[in-house]
Amino acid sequence: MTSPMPPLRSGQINDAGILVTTIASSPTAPLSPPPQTTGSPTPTPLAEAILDTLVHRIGKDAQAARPHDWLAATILTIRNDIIERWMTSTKAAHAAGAKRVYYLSLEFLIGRLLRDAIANLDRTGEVTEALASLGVELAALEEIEPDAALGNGGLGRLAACFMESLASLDLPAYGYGIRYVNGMFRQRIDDGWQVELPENWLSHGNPWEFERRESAYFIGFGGEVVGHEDGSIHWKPAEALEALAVDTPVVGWRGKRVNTLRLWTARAFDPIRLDAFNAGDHIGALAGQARAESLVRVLYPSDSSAAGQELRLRQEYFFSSASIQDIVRRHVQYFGDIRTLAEKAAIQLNDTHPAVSVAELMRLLTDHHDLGFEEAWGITKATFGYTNHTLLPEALESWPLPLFERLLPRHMQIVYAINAKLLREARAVAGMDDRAIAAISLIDEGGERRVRMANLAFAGAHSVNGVAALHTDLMKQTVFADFHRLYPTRINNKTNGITPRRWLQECNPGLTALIREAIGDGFLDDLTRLTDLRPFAGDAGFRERFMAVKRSNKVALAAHLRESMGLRVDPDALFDVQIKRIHEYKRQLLNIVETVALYDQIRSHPERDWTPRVKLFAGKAASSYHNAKLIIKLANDVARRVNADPSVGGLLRIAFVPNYNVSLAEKIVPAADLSEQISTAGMEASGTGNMKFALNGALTIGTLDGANVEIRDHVGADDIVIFGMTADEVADRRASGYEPRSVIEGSPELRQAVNAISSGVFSPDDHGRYAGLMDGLYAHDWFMVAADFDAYASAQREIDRRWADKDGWAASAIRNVAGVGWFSSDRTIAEYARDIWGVM
Ligand code: 26Q
Repeated sequence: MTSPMPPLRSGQINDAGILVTTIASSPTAPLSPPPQTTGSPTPTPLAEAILDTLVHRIGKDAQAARPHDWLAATILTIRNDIIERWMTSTKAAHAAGAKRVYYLSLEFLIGRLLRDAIANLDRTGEVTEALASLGVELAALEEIEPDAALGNGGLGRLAACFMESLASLDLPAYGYGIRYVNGMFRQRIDDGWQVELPENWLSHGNPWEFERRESAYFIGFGGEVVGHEDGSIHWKPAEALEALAVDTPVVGWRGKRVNTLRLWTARAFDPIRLDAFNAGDHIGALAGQARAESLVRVLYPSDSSAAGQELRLRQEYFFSSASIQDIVRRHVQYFGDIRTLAEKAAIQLNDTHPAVSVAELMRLLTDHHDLGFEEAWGITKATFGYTNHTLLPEALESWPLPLFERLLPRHMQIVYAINAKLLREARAVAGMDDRAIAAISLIDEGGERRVRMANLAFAGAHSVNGVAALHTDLMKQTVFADFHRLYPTRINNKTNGITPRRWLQECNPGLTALIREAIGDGFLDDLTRLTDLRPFAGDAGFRERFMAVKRSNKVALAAHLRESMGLRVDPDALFDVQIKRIHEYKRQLLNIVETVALYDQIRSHPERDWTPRVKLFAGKAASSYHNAKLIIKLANDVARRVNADPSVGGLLRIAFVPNYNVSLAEKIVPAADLSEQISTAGMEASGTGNMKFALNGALTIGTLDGANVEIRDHVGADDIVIFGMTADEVADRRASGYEPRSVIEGSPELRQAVNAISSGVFSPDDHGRYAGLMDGLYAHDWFMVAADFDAYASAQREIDRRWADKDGWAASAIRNVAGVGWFSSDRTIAEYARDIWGVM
């Protein structure tokens, strides 16, 4: 496999006759100290292969190589092993005539891949050793790999965990999405304010991806629909472009299987119009390509202000059409008969973002494969499943009907035909009144007419699932109540999960090693085996080692905070963490206001035995979300004042860590003592950060919302601190007229904190900065910060008491780890496979 070594100058050759010069010789920052020229380990075959790749694929020798060259060479070398398994997996699925799972998602929040891939191949030791023999440190290479951040938050990260679990469970599956050139923005904090910068994750190329030039599809927009005498229908789009497949291999645990993440990029049919170019119109000649590129340029933020934007609908259709065409083509190629599609393909819609796929499949089946409407509808429903991730009415996607019709005239006709059938079925059910019919309709007729994507997805799927038990119950009771009456077996629950490879083994090797020593290796293949750890909560020696692992993770995070933001924190303080998208319903504001109240208390009663705390916040706000950005500024303003105040004597330190992403989460989660999951009950569909923290031995302070409810059931009510109103209580309180002003006035601590913030104590440069935000609490307090404040504050004091009992805290943390194994995404995927996809 390896070709001869490049000629090397003497003096740079070690005892073994191999070049050991490191990237330290590169003009950019060194990754490790210069190696010894004697006594270096003998280069392993893998080391020789990496060096060979460096020379022959990257075109650099070891002296000239920069860190990114070493990274690329390492990835390309490891990739060879992956490619072989990839081809084996594909052939095996083909030979078995296996049913395939297709996960359609506008977001895949993957993070870095190198560590994950080599860990799943069980080659971490080998790669570490090989690189070391070349004078390169694996960990340093891992740190410079850019995050693939093609997602906003939980929904995108879930898609990434699911892809990994699908491969780990040896299920043939494809993920479909968009290869955004700029994914999630990079967040900088300037003077406390969020600034969004483009993140160019592809600037060094992407050694993980494979362009598939043969997999290209025609995507049309606009134009007209022509009906022919023979009854056939022809859509003549006015514009068209090409979708090109770019594949990334997804390695499952123990390298069992390698699946494909297929991301679409866009190309104009005629990238340059030579006639225009030659006529001197150099810009206009490239306009088609520029238009095509604009489709895959940006990831839309998760806020409602993006809804209704034409480019977003174009993205949704572009990606849906390419994916559905690809699925149909593969099916016909392998199985010959489109009518068996549902037996061989299960397509899961990750929220409504790909919901236009329902109409697209109908179009292909009827217009291109000549099936009748009824037969096509039967196949479509049997093929699709739809996962809902939110109940917030403003987050339910709908498109102005004129826009939808202009861009997708044929799909509009299909939507009308589906709607006619749907409403006929609904009218036949006893007790469906006009209100219920209007609620089920695919068209919202109240005001400007709009196409409702959730209704289209619901109607076009045989399964509709929520992502936590409470969320699924609320779906049945609220947004989908009428649909649920019409199709009472369609809604089902699939509580979210997280992959334990990334979120335990890779991010917390210390804890993983400790658990292995205690209970053996079984949990690596079945995370529920962590229950065997429960008795160790009573073992003093184990508790001590467990807390030593936690402490060393905290020391590592403290070092990172010091290096990255110049902040010093005490690793012996309680690390209290809230990291997630910034959104009012997630109530970062509740945490900040309570922090201000605590600060006030510490200053008034310095003699009390306060728990030293480090409060960590991180998260991005959608760029147009004014209040979310103001909350970031407030966290920074409070941090500045508190951290500079000698009178709190280091008892309270606050940090807003910039640019939250998957890689930062992998550093923070293992170091957390306390996990803040404090959304207004009924508003967080599930949450998955909550699971990551518990798996890494943090206690949760949380409301009975989303998956917190089930986490309590699994870890035990004694080992989680629950506070505040339930979802039912929130709904009742809203219905009976909530008056936050009287609540604030009735709580001295809260009033003091709100008034301090409002009057500019934390914003001396602009006293009025937070007056509006605080007025909102007095006036309406949509997210019931005030209503839950006292309960939250006393829950925090309960945390202080528990922290003071070191043994009790450690035991509780251990029981969290022991109890949370059920939240593996392997379990979630097994449930989807069995109940929805019929592949297990
Ligand atoms: C919609 C229209 C236009 C532009 C953007 C969007 C959009 C994009 C992303 C709307 C929503 C999202 C993301 C939602 C999300 O991340 N939801 C989270 O999903 C997790 C996985 O199920 C849950 O754990 C979280 O509770 C839920 O908030």
